[in-house]
Amino acid sequence: METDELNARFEIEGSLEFVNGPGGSPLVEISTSHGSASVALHGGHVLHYTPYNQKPVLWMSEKAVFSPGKAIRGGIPVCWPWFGPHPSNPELPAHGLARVSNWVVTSTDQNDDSVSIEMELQSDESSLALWPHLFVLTIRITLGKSLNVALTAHNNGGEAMICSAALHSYFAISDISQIQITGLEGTRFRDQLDNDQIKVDHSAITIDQEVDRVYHDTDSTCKIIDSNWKRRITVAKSGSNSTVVWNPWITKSARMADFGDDEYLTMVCVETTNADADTITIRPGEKHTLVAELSAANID
Ligand code: TA6
Repeated sequence: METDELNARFEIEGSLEFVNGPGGSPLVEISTSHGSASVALHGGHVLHYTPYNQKPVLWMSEKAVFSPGKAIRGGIPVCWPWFGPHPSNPELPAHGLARVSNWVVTSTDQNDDSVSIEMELQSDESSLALWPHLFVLTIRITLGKSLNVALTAHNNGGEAMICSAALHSYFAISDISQIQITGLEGTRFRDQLDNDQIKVDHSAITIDQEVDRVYHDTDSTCKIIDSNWKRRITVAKSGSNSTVVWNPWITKSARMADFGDDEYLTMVCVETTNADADTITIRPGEKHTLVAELSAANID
């Protein structure tokens, strides 16, 4: 649907409008007294979130590619119905089909000082070829005092769906050496860089090398404390029992064409996830919602 038609149906004067984004695909720009955000219909993908009087909270690679079938490098990729490699077929795209599909806007609304947009992705012939289930996936993005992202999977088929998923959020930081991540102290994690060994770290996370950790059985709120920018990003969640922390560091950054060689210095992923043993089973006719709630505050 073209932006003119989208605006005719869903624009909220002064708060929400559709524009032609990079690569020509439509994106929605939202602004309230609390800040601004933008979302691409491609992938149902939150691109940017900047609270009023704050630096951007989400990171976007300067080399991000905006084209059909390609995941956007930054913001909040929607990883569904599998997180990481496909459980049985390595030929299939990593992190599922949702983030490389075109979503459809279903509603927009405003109440008090928050503005929401809802989009959906329905199973079709192409998705059935990759994943044999009838589903409707909806994402509801609400900009208010925080950014609330709610991903709901509806099982419209006759068999249980076993899904892993992530709201794979990329956060903007001053410098990787200036941050620590709290909330996961003492939590068991699978170290994807060390033969999937299960480990525990009893201190706040600091990063001085590649990190790729899947924390298990945790509903904790995480905080990214940036001592240089003197700010704290809060990553709260519900419907999620795993959290992933990732920084590609030097070698992996150089290997990714859509990731600048030095960009690992100014980003970190804290991902709201259900993976490994926390994979979710959705019975026929039922649904499951995964929520990430992001906010930022200045600290002394
Ligand atoms: O969430 C961490 C991770 O699974 C890493 O292993 C790395 O592959 C990252 O996701 C990015 O994956 P992508 O397919 O977007 O390049």
